[in-house]
Amino acid sequence: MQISSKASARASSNVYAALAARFPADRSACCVEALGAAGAGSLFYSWDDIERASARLANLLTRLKLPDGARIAVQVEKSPEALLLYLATLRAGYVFLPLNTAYQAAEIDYFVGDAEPSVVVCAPAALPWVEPIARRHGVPHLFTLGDDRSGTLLQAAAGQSDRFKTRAMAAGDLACIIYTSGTTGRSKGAMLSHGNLLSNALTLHQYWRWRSGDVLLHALPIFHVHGLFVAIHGALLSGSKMIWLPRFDAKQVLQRLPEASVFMGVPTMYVRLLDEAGFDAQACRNMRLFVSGSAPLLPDTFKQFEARTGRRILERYGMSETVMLTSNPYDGNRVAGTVGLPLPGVQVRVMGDDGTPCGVDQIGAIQVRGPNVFSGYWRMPEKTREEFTADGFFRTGDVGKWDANGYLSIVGRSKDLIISGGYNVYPKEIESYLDELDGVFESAVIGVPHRDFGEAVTAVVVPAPGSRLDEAALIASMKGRIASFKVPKRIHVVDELPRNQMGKVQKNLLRERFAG
Ligand code: MLC
Ligand code: AMP
Repeated sequence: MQISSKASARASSNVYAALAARFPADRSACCVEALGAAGAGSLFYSWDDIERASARLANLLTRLKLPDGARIAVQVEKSPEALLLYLATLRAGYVFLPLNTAYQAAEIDYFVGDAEPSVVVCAPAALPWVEPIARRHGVPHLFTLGDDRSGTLLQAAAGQSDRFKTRAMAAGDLACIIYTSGTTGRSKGAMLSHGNLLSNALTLHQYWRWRSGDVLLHALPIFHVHGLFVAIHGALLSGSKMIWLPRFDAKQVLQRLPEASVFMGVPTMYVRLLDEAGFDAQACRNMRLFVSGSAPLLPDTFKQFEARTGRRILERYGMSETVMLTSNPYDGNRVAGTVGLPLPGVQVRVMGDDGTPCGVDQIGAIQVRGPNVFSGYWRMPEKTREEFTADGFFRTGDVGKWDANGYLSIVGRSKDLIISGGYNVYPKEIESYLDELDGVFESAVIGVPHRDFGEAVTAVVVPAPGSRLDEAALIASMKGRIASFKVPKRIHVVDELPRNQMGKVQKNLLRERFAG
């Protein structure tokens, strides 16, 4: 008796099992309508298709007889099959490790070496450079998956049964590793459990009033928590259809918006939508919820959006390590420039330098605790210990303050981080690449305000004695080495970097000087 109730608690902690329990009764209804590239028609996946195709992939993974906790590293273009692979990994009880499609060989080499995945899935076009990396690190299984259903993964899964009993998992079992860039230049793998993902999904489901009949217009990438967990779990938990765009394209979003009720995006996407002449209240007539996050939404964007559409964007705050932490209210007042209130079950505190909680309007370090907060960084126990307080709060590295109504504002970051179009870039990593280039003596990387990306990665470099540096040549040599969103948009050449008495580069002076 006891054994069976424990077993059912384990099963219900598998995220997939919890999602599938809420799939609609009519399994022939559309779950995902996937739009092809411009001009191509749509593909429709019913709920039954999702269940059966993910079963085939889960059977394939299970047949590989991987060890418990095996990592499945995936760097593929967005497609419904990439979503199915995520769901299949959950079902089979393995650990999903999504990787940004912009990452280049040096970055992938690091992730594969660090995570030691049992399976790597890459785009067919990437096979020539991914294969040697996988071989060098002794990865036992390498598959390809294209965004047009091509590749060896689906071929291998084709003969598998379309029935699969989703594996029972405990809340603390690892479900995903999300790599976040590190302040020291080394990326850290945030370990998220089934319990972390599920608690957050259920909270957001209620808080944002997901309902059957919602239609999510999904335009985010699916290798980060925003597009992968926040958006997808919400839709699947409420039995809602997703209109699935291969990437964000403002015109395509505008075209499909009248059919949708929910949209999630980073601020850059809202800025770009506002640049579309046809984006107005009529286009948004069926929309009930626009969510923004991953980067600060400028109050000006919030206000312009409201003036144009009559809708108030709901801004929320989260991290790879914690999924979602705070949100502006669904029914109450959504306040521009704030990230709202702590979500139910999530403890958020703002701590002063003296280690005591800050009062209203006092600026301090944001710390969080809750069932959504990750257990630590993959194989980095020291780093994990540093990032948690003695009483179990995670140090977010963000700096904020409360207002009199309990709304949180993020006013800065203690971590040296640039957020460009919703992607995080750590200056230290870019500086280390720049410093390796011929003729570069030293460099400093800063974020400067940018209308489209919010912040733009900008570098300031000092030539080695006797060298001459050319901005275009430097940018060209960075491309192909690192993900292109990390490549500085501008590189300024100076004789020397400003330093304080301690010898530290005064980045604030560089930010002021190169802000334009
Ligand atoms: C693309 N480029 C960028 C960029 N995105 N440069 C700086 N910052 C970015 N974010 C560059 C490319 O490298 C390329 O450069 C050129 O712009 C065109 O590329 P593209 O692929 O056509 O870009 P586009 O599709 O327009 O992409 C812009 C975007 C995209 C905003 C749609 O960046 C995006 O989807 N961002 C969302 C990121 C996200 O999901 N974040 C969530 C993290 S989770 P070149 O030189 O090669 O031409 C998280 C937690 C939380 O933060 O709270 O959610
Ligand atoms: P990531 O490591 O990619 O998960 O990025 C998490 C970081 O994004 C947070 O620590 C914040 O600095 C930032 N962030 C997320 N949402 C917001 C928001 N609404 N406003 C400001 N910053 C945000």
